Amino acid sequence: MSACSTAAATPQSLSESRHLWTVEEILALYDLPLMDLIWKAQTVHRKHFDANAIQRSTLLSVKTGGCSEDCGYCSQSARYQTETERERLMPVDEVVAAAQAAKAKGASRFCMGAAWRGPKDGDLDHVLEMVRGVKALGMQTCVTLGMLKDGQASKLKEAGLDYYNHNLDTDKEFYGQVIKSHTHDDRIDTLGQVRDAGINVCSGGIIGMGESRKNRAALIVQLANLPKAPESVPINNLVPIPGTPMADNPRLDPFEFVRTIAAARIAMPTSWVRLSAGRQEMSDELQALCFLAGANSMFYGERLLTTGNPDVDRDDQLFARLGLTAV
Ligand code: SAM
Ligand code: DTB
Ligand code: SF4
Repeated sequence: MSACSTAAATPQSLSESRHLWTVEEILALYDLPLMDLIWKAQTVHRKHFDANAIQRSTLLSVKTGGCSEDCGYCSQSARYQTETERERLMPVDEVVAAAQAAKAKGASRFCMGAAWRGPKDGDLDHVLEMVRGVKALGMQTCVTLGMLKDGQASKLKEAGLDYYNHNLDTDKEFYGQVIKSHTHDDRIDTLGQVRDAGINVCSGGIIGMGESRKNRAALIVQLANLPKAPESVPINNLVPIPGTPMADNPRLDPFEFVRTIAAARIAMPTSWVRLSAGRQEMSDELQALCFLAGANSMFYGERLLTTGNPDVDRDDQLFARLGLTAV
């Protein structure tokens, strides 16, 4: 069933009535035969994007481990005994050198991640320097620093930040089973601060954490129905980390992952949908199916934050074999 946005009387929402998705609608997409779902997603994709162009971001963990939060999937939480060692915030020159190397290999955006609940003001000043340095290379900039306090987003904007990554991660109803140290509403609050500061929003989630299909559909609804849909939507497949509560989670059916990409593409037609964590364990054929289902962005480079990603030679070969171009 379709419904138009009549609530939230901002000038923008009054001028642009738009479809608000329901969980039932997204579940109906999931229930389609896979070929029908992919066809639908590919049709939507081609209306808004070049279907052969993939955006590539390189990630760097600028502050690793020792995080106060208890996110049940994360290698960097101080609450779990994992192989990830706690490290200090990296020096700015090392970060800029890593960005330069990523640019030389063909990444258009550099994303810097920190294992924080949120940045302290002194640490933020240091990150602002990183953003200025990376921006000066002519790359798009992205950071993911946790929850923001009043005024921090505007400082990031002034420094030249293009994107802030802050995932809703999972359905509001399931969130408390994965994370207890902060709430889904806290995440929404930070997304509002990012949006209000004029920074592009990057927000998505993780699947394979033991959530139901209904939870997956609800996550997509919660992302798509934000006051404005995120410009970038990372879909992560859980990377099970030894030592975390999710170490032994069963692997989700890969076709369920493809369905999630397709549903995200249909619900957020103009967003970049990123095939994110979990690519190392995927065959080339499965990745091609994800692109066919509407993914048009990915992480490029041997490492994500603490885990591996396919090496660039394998990705370059995949691009050549599929006739994909990098944007
Ligand atoms: N601390 C900040 C935060 O929580 O927003 C930024 C870093 S945090 C590691 C960024 C995102 O990485 C998480 O929101 C989650 O979606 C993803 N992530 C972390 N561990 C993961 C895992 N084991 N598998 C898949 N995605 C993961
Ligand atoms: C996102 O959604 N996925 C990236 C990025 N945003 C920061 C992080 C994936 C992390 C995977 C596990 C790790 O390497 O620690
Ligand atoms: Fe900390 Fe982010 Fe990991 Fe949660 S996901 S434990 S906030 S680094």
